[in-house]
Amino acid sequence: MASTVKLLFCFLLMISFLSLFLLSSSAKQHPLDPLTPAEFKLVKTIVERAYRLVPHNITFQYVGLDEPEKQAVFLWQSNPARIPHRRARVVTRLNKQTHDIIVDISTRSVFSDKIYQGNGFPLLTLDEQEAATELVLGYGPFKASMKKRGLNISDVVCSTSTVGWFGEKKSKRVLKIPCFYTEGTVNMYLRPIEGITIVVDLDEIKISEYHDREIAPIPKPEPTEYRLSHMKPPFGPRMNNAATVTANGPGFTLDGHTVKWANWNLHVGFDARVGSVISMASIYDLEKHKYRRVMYRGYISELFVPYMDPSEGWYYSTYFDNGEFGFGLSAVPLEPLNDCPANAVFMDGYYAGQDGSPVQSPNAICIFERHSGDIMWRHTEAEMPGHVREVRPEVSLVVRMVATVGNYDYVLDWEFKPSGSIKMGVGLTGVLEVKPVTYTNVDQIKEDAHGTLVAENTIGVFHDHFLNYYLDLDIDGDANSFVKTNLVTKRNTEAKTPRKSYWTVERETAKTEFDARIVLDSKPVELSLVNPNKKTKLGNHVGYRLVPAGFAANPLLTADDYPQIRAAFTNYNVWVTPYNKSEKWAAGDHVDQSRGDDDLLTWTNRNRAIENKDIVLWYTIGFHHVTCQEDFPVMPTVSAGFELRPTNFFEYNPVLKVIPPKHVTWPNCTAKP
Ligand SMILES: *[C@@H]1O[C@H](CO)[C@@H](O)[C@H](O)[C@H]1NC(C)=O
Ligand SMILES: *[C@@H]1O[C@H](CO)[C@@H](O)[C@H](O)[C@H]1NC(C)=O
Ligand SMILES: *[C@@H]1O[C@H](CO)[C@@H](O)[C@H](O)[C@H]1NC(C)=O
Ligand SMILES: *[C@@H]1O[C@H](CO)[C@@H](O)[C@H](O)[C@H]1NC(C)=O
Ligand SMILES: [Cu+2]
Repeated sequence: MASTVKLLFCFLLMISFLSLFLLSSSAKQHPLDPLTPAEFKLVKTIVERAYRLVPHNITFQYVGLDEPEKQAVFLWQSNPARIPHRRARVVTRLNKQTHDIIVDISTRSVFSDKIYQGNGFPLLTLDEQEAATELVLGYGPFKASMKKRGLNISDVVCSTSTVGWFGEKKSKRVLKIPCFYTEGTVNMYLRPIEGITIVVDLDEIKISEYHDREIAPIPKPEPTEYRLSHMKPPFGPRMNNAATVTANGPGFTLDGHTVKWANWNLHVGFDARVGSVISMASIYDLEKHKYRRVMYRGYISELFVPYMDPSEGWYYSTYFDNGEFGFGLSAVPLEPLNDCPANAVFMDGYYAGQDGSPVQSPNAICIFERHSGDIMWRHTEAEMPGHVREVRPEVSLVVRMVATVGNYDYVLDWEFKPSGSIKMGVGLTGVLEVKPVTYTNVDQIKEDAHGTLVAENTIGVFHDHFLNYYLDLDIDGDANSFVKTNLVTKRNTEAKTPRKSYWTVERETAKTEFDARIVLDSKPVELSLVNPNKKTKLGNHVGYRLVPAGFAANPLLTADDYPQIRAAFTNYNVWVTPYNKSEKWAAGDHVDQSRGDDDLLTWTNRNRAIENKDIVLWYTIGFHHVTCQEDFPVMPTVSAGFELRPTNFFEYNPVLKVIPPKHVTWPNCTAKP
């Protein structure tokens, strides 16, 4: 008991000290710190005092830090005594007008107050939204509408929707109210009550429009549950937490080269030319009680690195790192704890030495469970009583290799997620290829230096990196088709509403190889491999979708330039070929001094049929490297990646019934002697 009292005493002391500190001194505060609770209170007091005649009619739509000028922040940085004025930006609604107010917290006064005359309205408050929805639930005509539908009003929850602008000359501050039926579920958004239009005027807090247009069907409650505590078996996969993994082994089983982890089953191989190879990746389907095929084989088939200096000493620097040097041969031993985390398991690689005898490439690959701190999925039912909340932390499996090809280090990851997603990650680090010069300053350079002066007497020459991934996907079997789903804008001609346009999808199945040569640009398109012979219960074709890298760098060399002719696999980001065992590497089999006459371009020039066939997806990811000083003397890793994601492959979210890791309190983590 005594200790509790003491604790409480300390706590109280701390509170009073804290508030004293907050209000009387801001010496320790960073000028960009958000407003503190004490400051919010102060702002409210200051604003209400300024409008003391009508205090209850003010609504605070927004209150936040009014950032100091940048120079002021820098001034403070060099001289902490120069504390910029602490100000708050406040937006209020008062008498149907929006006020933009600046409150000076330091002087405790309203610094400025302008009535906003432009179009648009401020942020909505939670209170006014709640008031609007409550209004609806008590509204006679709405109750009648529910009765007409045979719905129990106590199971109806309403939400709010903003209304947009559709050419109206004068806008009123209104909301529309969509309602949902929660009988048998907490997942209310999946049970909308459609066919009713309800408009609430926010300035008056009254229903200004009500139309019961039609009775629409409401989806069933059965498949909408996502709380583990309310679901029936089968459950899975079971997720580990980081502590279990370190204490009880890696969290996966490795039987030879076969890895079994969570719902994945895959094989990890090693090859002198391409490095790590993923084969036979399949994922367990909880509903179908079996593993389903996703990827037969995947690896990096080529890497092209052309430098952009055409001079005598440099013009030929146009490397094909896989076909010329070998990613596997370039694999370096991974260093435990630094290249891979503590829970990693290492795998050796082997290749044939010059004399044909095996050479060990120790620790060439590491495999580990990644506890990223990311979220696998979550939802909070904010509008439901009791605030239902479910979260699953992301856990994934990473297969990593590092290839150090001369100066460059490539960190190559294959990441498998329980959701069925596979992420390919490329990290570029290591050392630039540089050209010695006499220059010590950019001002001395008069000609095109073909690079950036990254250090004295050192030009980091401009260049590209293009990696081609060979992805032999076998979506639920090997006969697959490649489908382009174009997102197209349509004019609204079908409905009598003020909306002028919308987008929809137009699907095209590639018939032959030409149809599947794609340069990714800003045109919105979803690219997927589907199994045209398999459908979900609902009738969608099962598939996997390619989610490209955030940026797609395409070649800038002219098509008639030799290195470009040799690296024609970079002409397109996406290619699809019929599976052919002898077509393995995008730049061809024999790449050193190749002429581009036996490569992905020439193979696909046959324009073979690819529909409903065993097909291979070839994906090229590119980086244009404009060198910079930070790349010197060694480059911080630049990362990019892309993803393959199930699309109508599963009947529903495959990690809905995932068993989340047990939460553990971390043991006293003092270092072991
Ligand atoms: C302010 O609120 C009071 C009561 O809440 C109300 O009677 C009055 O009309 C409001 N004034 C304005 C200007 O909206
Ligand atoms: C409506 O819901 C209430 C509360 O859950 C329940 O007591 C009542 O029996 C329900 N009425 C009908 C007709 O389902
Ligand atoms: C497989 O590929 C090789 C090389 O492109 C080609 O010579 C051969 O004709 C192909 N086989 C078939 C059946 O298409
Ligand atoms: C952690 O363990 C060490 C050795 O057992 C102990 O001296 C130390 O007080 C512990 N630290 C905490 C925070 O419990
Ligand atoms: Cu580079």
